[in-house]
Amino acid sequence: MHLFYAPGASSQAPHILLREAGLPFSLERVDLATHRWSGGDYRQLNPKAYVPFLKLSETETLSECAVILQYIADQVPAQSLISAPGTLARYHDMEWLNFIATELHKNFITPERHNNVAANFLSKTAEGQEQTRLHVAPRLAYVDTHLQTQPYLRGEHFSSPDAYLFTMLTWAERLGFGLSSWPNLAAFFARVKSRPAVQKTLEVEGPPHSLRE
Ligand SMILES: N[C@@H](CCC(=O)N[C@@H](CS)C(=O)NCC(=O)O)C(=O)O
Repeated sequence: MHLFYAPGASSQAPHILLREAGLPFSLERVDLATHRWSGGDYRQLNPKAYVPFLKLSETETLSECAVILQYIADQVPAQSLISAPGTLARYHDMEWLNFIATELHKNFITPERHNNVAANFLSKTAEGQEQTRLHVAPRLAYVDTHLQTQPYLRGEHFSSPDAYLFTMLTWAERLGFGLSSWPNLAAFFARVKSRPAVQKTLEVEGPPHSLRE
């Protein structure tokens, strides 16, 4: 398996999950500003041009973060990183993954253009960052309340939606509003960050991409 990623982007969530799962994989870094990777033009491989992107074989690939997370978790069923297909619990896992994809991930993305190109990036302007905060704050408050009585989104154990939520919370830090308004989210963030797989992911990825462009 080859994971196409950019440091600190949403691809961090499947990166974390691959390490939690203990699966063999290689990382292929994509420069989102130039669409280059070590193999050439990334758009030749993935016409969507964004990350994450998982290459499974010469002929099979997967895109879309919430789907890639399910695929990874399903490779190691004994680890309960996601519930079994067909169970009601699985639909609740998908409910969280979809919520994070559409209510958090998408609302973190700015309509601003970077270098005159519309792409899925975080805002770089104070006004845009405030707009993002206004959009995500009520959603983060909802998750904060959910985490009042349990350490992880699906209960007592870490699972795939937690990897996705963690990455979204790093973006709140990067946009400057942080998590101080949401104590349960702040505790969740510290809890997940202390996991060895997450520590390793952060160490390998290094500083987030958009802060360096
Ligand atoms: N719908 C995609 C969105 C992925 C996405 O927003 N990726 C961002 C990084 S977090 C990206 O690659 N942006 C570069 C671009 O849009 O060109 C998913 O859920 O995986």
